[in-house]
Amino acid sequence: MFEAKRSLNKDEELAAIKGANRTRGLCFVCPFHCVMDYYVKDGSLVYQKGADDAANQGSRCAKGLAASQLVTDPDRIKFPLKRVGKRGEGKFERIPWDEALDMMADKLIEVKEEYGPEAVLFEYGRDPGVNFVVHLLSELYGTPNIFGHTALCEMDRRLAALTVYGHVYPVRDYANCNFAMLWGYNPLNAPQGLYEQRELINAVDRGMKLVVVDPVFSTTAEKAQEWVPIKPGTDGALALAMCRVIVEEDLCDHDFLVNWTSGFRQFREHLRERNYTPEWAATITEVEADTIIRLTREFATTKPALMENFKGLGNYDNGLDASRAVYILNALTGNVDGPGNLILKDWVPLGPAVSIPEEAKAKNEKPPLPVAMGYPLAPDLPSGLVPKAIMEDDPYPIKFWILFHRNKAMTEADPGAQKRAFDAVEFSVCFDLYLSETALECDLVLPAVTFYEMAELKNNLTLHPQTVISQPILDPPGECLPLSEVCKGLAQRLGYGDYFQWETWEDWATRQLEPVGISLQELKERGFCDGEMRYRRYLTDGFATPSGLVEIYSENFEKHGYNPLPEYREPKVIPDDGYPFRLVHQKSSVHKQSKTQNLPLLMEIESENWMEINSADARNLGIQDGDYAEVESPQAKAVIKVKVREGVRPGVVCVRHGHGFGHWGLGSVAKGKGTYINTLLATSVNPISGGTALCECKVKIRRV
Ligand SMILES: Nc1nc2c(c(=O)[nH]1)N[C@H]1C(S)=C(S)[C@@H](COP(=O)(O)OP(=O)(O)OC[C@H]3O[C@@H](n4cnc5c(=O)[nH]c(N)nc54)[C@H](O)[C@@H]3O)O[C@H]1N2
Ligand SMILES: Nc1nc2c(c(=O)[nH]1)N[C@H]1C(S)=C(S)[C@@H](COP(=O)(O)OP(=O)(O)OC[C@H]3O[C@@H](n4cnc5c(=O)[nH]c(N)nc54)[C@H](O)[C@@H]3O)O[C@H]1N2
Ligand code: SF4
Ligand SMILES: [Mo]
Repeated sequence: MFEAKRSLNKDEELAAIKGANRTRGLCFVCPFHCVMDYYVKDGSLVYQKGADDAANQGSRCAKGLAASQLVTDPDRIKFPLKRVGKRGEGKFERIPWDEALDMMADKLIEVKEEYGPEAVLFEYGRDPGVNFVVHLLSELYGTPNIFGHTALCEMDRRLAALTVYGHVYPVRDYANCNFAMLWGYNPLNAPQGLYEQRELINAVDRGMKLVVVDPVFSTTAEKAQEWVPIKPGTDGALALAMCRVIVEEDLCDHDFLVNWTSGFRQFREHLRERNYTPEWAATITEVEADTIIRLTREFATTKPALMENFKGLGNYDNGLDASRAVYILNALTGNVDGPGNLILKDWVPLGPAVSIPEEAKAKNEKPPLPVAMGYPLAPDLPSGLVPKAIMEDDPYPIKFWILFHRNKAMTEADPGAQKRAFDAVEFSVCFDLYLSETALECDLVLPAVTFYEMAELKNNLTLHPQTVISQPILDPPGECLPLSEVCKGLAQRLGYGDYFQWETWEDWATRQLEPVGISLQELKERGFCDGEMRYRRYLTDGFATPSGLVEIYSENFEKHGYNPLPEYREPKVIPDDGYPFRLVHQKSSVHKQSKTQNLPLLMEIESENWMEINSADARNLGIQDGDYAEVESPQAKAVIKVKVREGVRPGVVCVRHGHGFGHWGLGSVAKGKGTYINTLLATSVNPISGGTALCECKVKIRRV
């Protein structure tokens, strides 16, 4: 059995040895907040470890540990900066906060008068403090346009889960599961919290069957009993054929279907009419029909079980329906929200940090951008379409663009279009730790704090409801400020100062905790607070879909003119003779997206990214392991290091995302290391979810 290696010392002993103060906090590097113990002495962080009694059981990953280098990174920006040179040129001048806030407030007033409040767009990559922005810019000032980065991330999965289950973010109960099939999901490489990795490995160890559907023999596939090396972009066909086998062989959970789902009959007819048979799917997916039938029977007869998918499906233009079909498989077999299933997790009722009376709230006259862009069901902003909005005033003018914790100029597909949008927009602000590529394009750059320097209360993504807390344990360098304080300064200038009143962060945190039932003092000491884990909440509450049922057939889709049942379409981009390979992506296991490449500890482990290619393909191209190759799409080309592997499907190449962000004005460690690949990608937006399909890309490869 896999056992976490625990610290030999008790927390208090450690603190005494180090002569340091221990504070409970969070790791904020990825969104799956592991609970931490931070030891601070004389204003410096001297030691950090995972909290023993939390779900991460004393552990922290390499990214989390190295994050302490964010604090002391000499490349951090420490003062507000105003652009004085051309965009992208990197010429800025230091200005006082008062001047930066005055500039922003004046611009906010001017834009509202001339174009309306909706002309202000705030985009964030991570959300510490974004609740203050919602209070200020949405509730008071009146823009409906405050959005995250979901379009680049799990937009299709999110809309699929909302449509089928009425839940925004299901999580996985491996501990009680006997059969798990993961589609385009690689948690042992790119974890969603260390507890998930541990639970998955423990479950496999206990005998849970793990099946991984992935064109690449991923880290998770390595631990699975079965790897299904599917042809990229064809998961929808596999999932629909599995649905059909369950229906035709009557492997359904009848009670669940009758009592808790809608649209089964229409779905059965649809599967028959479209002839979604295993044989049909075999020709598309290149997974044998016998394998499809066998895996379906195993899944449907092993209880409890779960089917889960993540970014690997949403990276294709047809990913939304593929994801829906995967979720319908759980519904057909009654594997929903019970022990060992996908859990429709319950949330902690955190209150607002700022209370604004209803009568003071602005009335948003214009619809939010996703609706105005023609994506009424999109759960977040179709962010790939922002350049069009800015450059063509379509659907309406966007004049003031704020980017927080978001490297928009680099992490989107077609970064050239993003840069043109920065040129076109009237005023732009970037709020970051570094002078990132996005910051270089902006008029104003604001120095942000790390999670070691700020307070935040959050709902964690654990199976049960859990409140977690980030406490400021270090003073920020220079004049770095959290978003809460920036909003306070702006609120005063915009005439909303009365609502943004607090002496210390404890004042607003206490307000937020009121509905939760734990005091701030206790939460500070414990670091987390668990709510009750309740399986099958639907038995009392129903599902949060329009019908209160699991929706196999979506009337909401029908109302908006979309097919109410999931269907299979070919992926948008198909490799051809000119571009014979399909380019897919994975995360780096020791880096987090584009934000850890300036940390020396991590760059020592992985200083450049690479492309994996099948050994037969490599032989044909005369490429050997460790060589560099040119990879070219219809959009652009790049040179990247190659790793030759058996475990990549022939015709597929797999690149790690995150490196090659070499243009940083300040980024001395990151600069020039690895290969940036997003220039190879064209923007492909899912017509319903608005998600960006990052793997709709064909390439040719040449030895250099
Ligand atoms: N270490 C680390 N961990 C992270 C992150 C990080 O940057 N670094 N990022 C976090 C974030 S923001 C996210 S969104 C999650 C993402 O978590 P994942 O979705 O697990 O991450 P990806 O690496 O994008 O992996 C997607 C998988 O899909 C596979 N794939 C590609 N095409 C197809 C296909 O057509 N069909 C199928 N079935 N599979 C396909 C890829 O080979 C890959 O193994 O990870 C989070 N965790
Ligand atoms: N080719 C390719 N592109 C991808 C992906 C892929 O797999 N392949 N993955 C996609 C996915 S899943 C996602 S989620 C997106 C992520 O894309 P983004 O949302 O743009 O996020 P990050 O890459 O994490 O970059 C965040 C920025 O935040 C800054 N930052 C770091 N810490 C802090 C902080 O504490 N405060 C503030 N204010 N700023 C901070 C960093 O310096 C960086 O400039 O990328 C997507 N892009
Ligand atoms: S898994 Fe994420 S939250 Fe946990 S330690 Fe690693 S980076 Fe931090
Ligand atoms: Mo993501």
